Amino acid sequence: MNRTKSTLTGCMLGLGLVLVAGQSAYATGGVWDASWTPSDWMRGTTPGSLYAEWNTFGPQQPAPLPAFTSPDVANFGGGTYSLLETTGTGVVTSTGNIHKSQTAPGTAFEFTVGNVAGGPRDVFLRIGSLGASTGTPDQSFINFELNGIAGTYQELFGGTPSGQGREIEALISWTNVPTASLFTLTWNAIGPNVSLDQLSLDVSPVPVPAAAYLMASGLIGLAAMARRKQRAA
Ligand SMILES: [Ca+2]
Ligand SMILES: [Ca+2]
Repeated sequence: MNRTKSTLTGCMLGLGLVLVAGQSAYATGGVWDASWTPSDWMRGTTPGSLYAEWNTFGPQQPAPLPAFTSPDVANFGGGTYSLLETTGTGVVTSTGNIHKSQTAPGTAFEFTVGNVAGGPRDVFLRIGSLGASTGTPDQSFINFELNGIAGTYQELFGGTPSGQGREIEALISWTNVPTASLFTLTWNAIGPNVSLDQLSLDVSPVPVPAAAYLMASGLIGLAAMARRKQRAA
């Protein structure tokens, strides 16, 4: 009995060690550890959707940083982008992340997205960060707003704290955002010692207007009527 129990405990401990070891090896800066793609459309393919992503913000610049306008990983759908660190204290690290050390305040961001036509739209911002964090769920960045509307925060991945602090991958979402040609997203770090590592933005496709649906169903109805008429003749 005791032997069975200790074997079982040993197995569980072993499994736990494997899981812990697996997770810490799994947590990688500059790489999404939690996969996420929109569920309602094909990212990078569906007409009318937007998809932009950064991993490297650069080149190295003294503060204040210029606005970053060219996503280095992906840019689909014809949106225009401007990502600005608004405190003027953030710097680009040697690895291409935006960082602020030591003294408060932490970094703050304004991300404007242009060429957004039609609505309502669903918007998903995904952020990878390294460094200081707080709370449950764990957050390195807070106060997410889109055109003044607070977003819904979800922690997708929380890596084991390391020399760089905690690695967090978060998804912030807004559904049914009213029609606007320009989206302005803002957020800020909880304090100093936080790096913005990765950033992606997805905007849902323009919904087909109700009038177009009605017209399409009307045409289908007419075609069916014509077929019935033909068969009757
Ligand atoms: Ca990661
Ligand atoms: Ca990065």
